[in-house]
Amino acid sequence: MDRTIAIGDIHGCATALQALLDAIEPTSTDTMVTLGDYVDRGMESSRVLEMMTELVSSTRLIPLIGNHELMMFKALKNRGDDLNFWMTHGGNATVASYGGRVQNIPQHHLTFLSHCVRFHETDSHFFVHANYVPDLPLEEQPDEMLFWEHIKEHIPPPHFSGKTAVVGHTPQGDGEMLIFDHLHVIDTYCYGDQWLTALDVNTGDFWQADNNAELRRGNLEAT
Ligand SMILES: [Mn+2]
Repeated sequence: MDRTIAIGDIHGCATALQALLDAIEPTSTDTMVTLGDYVDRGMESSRVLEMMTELVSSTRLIPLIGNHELMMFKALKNRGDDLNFWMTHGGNATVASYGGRVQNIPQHHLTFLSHCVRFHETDSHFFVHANYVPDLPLEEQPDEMLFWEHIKEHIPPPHFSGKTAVVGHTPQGDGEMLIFDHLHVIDTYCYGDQWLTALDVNTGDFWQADNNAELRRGNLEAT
């Protein structure tokens, strides 16, 4: 059966991403939903974007936009204060991965980023980078919620659609997914020496890899 697999915030962790892909072996009929924040903080953003551009042709890739892609776009467009802001929020690591010069970022990486989308939904799940307003359709979600608002003390109630939300953005410092029936938070803090998570949303099977390419796997029902 074709799988729908969500991958949390990669943040330049190319070794962990490669270990996950080696374990999952996505085919051309699997749908891979990456939740955004491909760049920044981790050391290999350039390599991550190269891997993403390769995934476009090998699987059904649905890449979402994260707030770090938004910061990067703004920085490259406006330079000045926007560039300084990005550099102090992890952009320095991204630029370093391109040899220290933003001019070295190849066009096909920028083209990939420009094709990323705000959200994705299936019959049973929806996917956004950060958060959601429970009573608004996905098309009407404000940027502040989709890209920026962390999930901390306030756990949002179920979305009115009845679909399960799958989100990243709020790093889980202990490396474990935050799981509710109506909401799965799968940013498991890979750049902070925890795990990068991939979750098959229909079966509950998950894979986690770290920056040493160590792999562990499980199932949500069994944990
Ligand atoms: Mn984020």
